[in-house]
This record gives sequence, structure tokens and C-alpha cells, in this order.
Amino acid sequence: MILIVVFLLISAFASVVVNFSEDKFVFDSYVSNEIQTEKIIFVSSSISQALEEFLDQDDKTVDYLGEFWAQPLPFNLDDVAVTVEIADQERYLNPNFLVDGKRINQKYMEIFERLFNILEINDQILFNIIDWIDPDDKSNGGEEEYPNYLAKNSKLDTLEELYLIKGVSMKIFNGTVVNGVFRPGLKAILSPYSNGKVNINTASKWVLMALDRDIDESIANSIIAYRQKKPFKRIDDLINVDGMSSDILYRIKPFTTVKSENFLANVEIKIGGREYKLVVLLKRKNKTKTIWKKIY
Ligand SMILES: [Ca+2]
Ligand SMILES: [Ca+2]
Repeated sequence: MILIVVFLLISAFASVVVNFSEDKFVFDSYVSNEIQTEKIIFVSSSISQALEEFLDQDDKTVDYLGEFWAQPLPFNLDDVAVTVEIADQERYLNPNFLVDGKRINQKYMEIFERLFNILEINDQILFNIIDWIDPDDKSNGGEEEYPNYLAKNSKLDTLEELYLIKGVSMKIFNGTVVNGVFRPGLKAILSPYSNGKVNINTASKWVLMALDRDIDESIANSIIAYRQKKPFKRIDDLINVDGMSSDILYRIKPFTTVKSENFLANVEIKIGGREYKLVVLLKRKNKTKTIWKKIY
């Protein structure tokens, strides 16, 4: 199955590579720049189509880190080198779910308060994030003021927007090392693309711990050890994990899943001596569709 998909990816490049030798003497640098641009646009569309096919090959009823889509996929063809890394987004928590219309969603608030507590991030930043998203503005008082711009008062479209929010520093965003131990930042635990249900087969220890007050580090580690042997096919299978109780299970059920729906692919492309970064967001229901793609 993987071979078929790799073949699809490679065949997408074949027509691009054929013309390379002609460029060298026929076109001046401007024209070859234009061609390079066209090539990369063509390659990007081919890759996003190939990614759709790739994810459609996968079992959609359960998603876990041992599956082929979760492994880095590098390949080379003449002077085109591509590395694909896909992350399901349901491994993360979505800050957009903190705000439900004009109100704070209390259930998500509890999860986020625990998360910020675990990561030792000041609670005030959580309120600043809510304020950034919620429709309340300065006219109601209480909104953070920013020197050169206004709070968005709408949902996050990208994670990098968090940088615009008061209190979010590089350390808080990227994580930091405390006493020789890495403490993750917001980028390792949040995503604005998740459907709001955490996939217990792919979520990190910190996200698992945030789900419930009774999931401590040892239970979270046991969940991870369990799924490495055997992925969870149903949420109810969590009851087999040491330390889990039916009470915890009952409480976390509405916020958890065993499969993922949104996938972000980070693709590095080296073509003609240049490097490009392609990011593709894909949504998979019955069929996988590209939601957007960006080239850097
Ligand atoms: Ca799967
Ligand atoms: Ca606001």
C-alpha cells in the first residue's frame, strides 16, 4: 500500500523533472525563475492530491501513531527531494472551543485550566486568549488593549496568531527546558484545526492529563504504554488501563475519540538547488479533501 502511494508521489514529479536539462541553456535567469515558480506550484498541487490519496488508503475507523501516515516519508528523484511529515490535529486541544458564541465553554475551560496548570503557564494568558477570541470588545470594558492593533474578537485561523496575544512569549509558545527537562509550549499542545475531540491514540501525555482531574502523570503514561501495544478501537477500552475508572471514562467520553479527521502535512521540497516548505491542511470524512495549502 505504501509503495503504491510512493509511486503516486514520484509519478507526480516525473513530468516536472524531464525538462530540467533544457532550461540550463535556453532561458535566462528571469525566465527560469518563472519556470521554477510554475514547477513548484505544479509540484504542490500534485503533492496535495497525492496526500489525499495517501490518507484515503488508511483505515478511517481508528488512527494511531504506528500507522504509515504518521511516519516521516522521505524520497528522492534526480534533483527533487521531498520529505513529508503528517500530524493529525486531534492530538491537540483547540483553543477556539473555549468560546461558544458569547460565552465561555466551561467544560473546555476546565480542561484548559488544567493544561495551563500542568505546563505552569500563567492563567492570565488563558483569559487573554479567550478575550482575543470572544466577541466582547472594549465597549463592554475589560478587553486587553494592544498598542498597534485590536483584539481579533474571532476564532484563531493559525496557531502563530497566539504570538499577537498579550503574555505569549517565545518560551510559552515554543516550550522551554526546566531543570534539564523539556516543558512543552503552546505549539506542542494546541491546534486551531482540531475538531474539538482529542484522539487518545495520538495525544501527548500533557493533553491526556488535561482531560480529567483524576488522570495523573502515571495514568497518562499507562495510556501511552497501552496504546503502543494495542491502539484503542473504542473509548471504552480505556477501562483496561491501570488506574482508569468508570467515573473518569464517563467524564472524558464527550471530549475524546479514537480517530482523527484533520491532518496537517509539513512538506519540505528541494528542487533545483532551492528549498521550499509546503503546508497542507487536509480534512478526511468519507474522502480526504485539501482545505488549503501554503508555500513558503
Ligand atoms: Ca487510521
Ligand atoms: Ca474580545
